Amino acid sequence: MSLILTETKDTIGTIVMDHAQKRNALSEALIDEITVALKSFQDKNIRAAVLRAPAGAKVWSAGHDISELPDRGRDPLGWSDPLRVLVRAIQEFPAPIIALIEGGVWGGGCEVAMACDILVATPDATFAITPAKLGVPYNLGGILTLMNMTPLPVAKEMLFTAQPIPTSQALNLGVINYIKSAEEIESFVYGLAAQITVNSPLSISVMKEELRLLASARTITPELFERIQGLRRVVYDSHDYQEGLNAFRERRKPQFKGK
Ligand code: LCV
Repeated sequence: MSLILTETKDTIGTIVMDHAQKRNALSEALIDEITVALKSFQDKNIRAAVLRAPAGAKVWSAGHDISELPDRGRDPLGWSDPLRVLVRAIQEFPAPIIALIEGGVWGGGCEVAMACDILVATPDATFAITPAKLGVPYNLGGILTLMNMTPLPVAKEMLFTAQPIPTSQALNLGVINYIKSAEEIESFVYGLAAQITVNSPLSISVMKEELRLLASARTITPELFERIQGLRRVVYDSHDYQEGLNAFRERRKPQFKGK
């Protein structure tokens, strides 16, 4: 059973995350299908892509598939983790990707949306960054995505409270480009895509890559990297990280002990 629907029309490609029963949780299987679709869009010289859930979805994505997170003792968000693979695939895709957002966006789903180039959301959409709710030590690349998208106090509020923020606040902060009603969002998004596809794809792809490279250009020394990885390891080795996973699996609130 396919977990996504795809469509290409002229030079615009669409990917619909369509795994409603797991609220589009970003499982390895779902992510594999999205990355395969992006590769086929590249082969077809797609000039703009749209990433969405089915129209009227209450949840755009529930974020990382928690059932696929490793038990304590292993980095849950290492380089080859499917969520990391998907974020990079979106950021490195040579054409703009527009996130058409309806419903709740959770955890790694927020980072996937923020990795897109243009974000358009309906008024009911919400955005929640949830590592703290699970006891997960988010990874450097993910923190950088957030830092590039929001002012530091907002990144801290979202990370420390793990609470959803409404679309209106996301718009005020510049995290999203537009708020459009459920009735008009589709025609608006494909109108944006059409405006992109008549411009030079070469010029656009090089400017997208320039922005990606410049946005991620940070001087980080080996000592700084190793210190951060050491701090993160204490967390993913901890009781609290395992407790976050167990609480989700047992559908109860976690009892974090700070160790
Ligand atoms: C696996 C799921 C999930 C799910 N994984 O429906 O950012 S980090 O660091 O935290 C990163 C590691 C990350 O992204 O972690 C995931 C963060 N996501 C969340 O915390 C959201 C967890 N999900 C929810 O809060 C609810 O499911 C929402 C509010 C999204 C939807 O609520 P709703 O009542 O509509 P259910 O909770 O009943 O979920 C329907 C089915 O989807 C599964 C869930 O286990 C349930 O499966 P069963 O029917 O088999 O019980 N599901 C939901 N989210 N992230 N599975």
